[in-house]
Amino acid sequence: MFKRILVANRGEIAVRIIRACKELGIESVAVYSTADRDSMHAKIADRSICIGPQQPAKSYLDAESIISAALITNCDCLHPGYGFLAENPVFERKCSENGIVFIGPPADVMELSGNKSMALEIMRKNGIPVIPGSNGNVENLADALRAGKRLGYPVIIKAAFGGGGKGMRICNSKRDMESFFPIAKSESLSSFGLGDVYIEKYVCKPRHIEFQIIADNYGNIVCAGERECSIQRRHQKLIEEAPAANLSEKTRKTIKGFAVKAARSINYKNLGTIEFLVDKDESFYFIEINSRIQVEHPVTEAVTGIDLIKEQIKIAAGEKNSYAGNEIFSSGNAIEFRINAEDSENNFAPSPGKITDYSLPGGPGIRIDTFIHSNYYVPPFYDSLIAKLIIWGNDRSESIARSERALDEFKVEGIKTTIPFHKKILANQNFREGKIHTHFIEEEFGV
Ligand code: MV4
Repeated sequence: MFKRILVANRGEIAVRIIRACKELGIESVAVYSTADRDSMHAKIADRSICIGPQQPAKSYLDAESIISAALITNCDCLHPGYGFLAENPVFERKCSENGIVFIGPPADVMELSGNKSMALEIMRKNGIPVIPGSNGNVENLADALRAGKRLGYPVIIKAAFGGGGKGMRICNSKRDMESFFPIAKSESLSSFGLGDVYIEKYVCKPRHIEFQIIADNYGNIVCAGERECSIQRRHQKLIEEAPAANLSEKTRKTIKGFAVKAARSINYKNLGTIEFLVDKDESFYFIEINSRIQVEHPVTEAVTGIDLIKEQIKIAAGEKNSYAGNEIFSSGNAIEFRINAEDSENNFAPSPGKITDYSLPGGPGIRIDTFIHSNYYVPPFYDSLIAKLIIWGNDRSESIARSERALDEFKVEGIKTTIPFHKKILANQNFREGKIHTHFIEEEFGV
């Protein structure tokens, strides 16, 4: 097992990782920017080191500073959390070259996961269901128009290295393709440095369901079930849930099998997520792989009892998958609410500033992953996530009732948060019936 870890992140996930390390008896080293000098992760770690100024590019994204911090403090491993350098193959190689074990998949696996059109091709060739599409990148408008004609409109243009909806365009006609193809390509180039785009048949209002993979270095791959992630606004997830409501046991089991097969087809190592779109009739399609621990991992932990962060660390240290050959049982229902420092009454504008007072919910079935404290100043430089409220109930209706109770108890003073918006979602009849899809927020709330 490792002796000392460098936690290359901030906020709630840095705190979450440090907690796991304390339980495993691993010493932790936190890194922080000058804006995070008084942040909880820097305080609870055994040691902490300033790695630069407030700008992410000069601190949490600065690979050289972070590796220097790890070397100076004699860390034998590094956990990247999510965001920042978590899915950067170049960074993984730098860690390896310096004798630091990167807790995540190897660089070549991250490279494949990061190139969505390449990952899709591998899946298609391995018999994983994918959406009919261009089968590779589309180089020019003439080819794009041919793909559009063959597939039939509507189609969707996607950036091979995309994320967050950037470089993505829905085309309802040949005319749309003529205007959007150049835009998608140049947006992809400017956002990701590479203009590679591909085309798929557009699936109308699908559900977005992802499957958690646990894979050790010896080919033992298991799936710890799924998370329903359709409740999103402009590609920012707001609520996630496990298991997915209104998904038949048969489909769940089938997709699980494909998720394991997908992971095996690229020699996946460590923890990862296989994302699928699921249609109204439960047709399902692989869309992408995320080669990191995800923000919403606690809902899987809540229903399975697995500590996913500890499992990541143990696997990176060369231990065998704790669940190899075992069926993973899921019990009850879990819902996660992302509490963001945003004004949901004002177009979700960022709401940084001082938290003058707060009070957290408690009682049965409640978990809160956060780093806030009284008089904490939410800096404007980073992601707006300030807390995750994770609810567990024996079934979905108990979870929903418990969620309403917990959100009523949750008070944050001094800044605006997404708590009032979560209460509105919980009051929505379609949400309560599990009638949700990726356009639910837009359709029900017009935001
Ligand atoms: C799609 C799709 C419909 N059809 N692909 C969004 C994020 C990225 N990971 C994949 N996404 C989608 N891919 C096909 N073939 C719908 C989405 C999608 C979406 C699209 C437009 C606007 C909002 C959306 C929200 C969730 C998913």
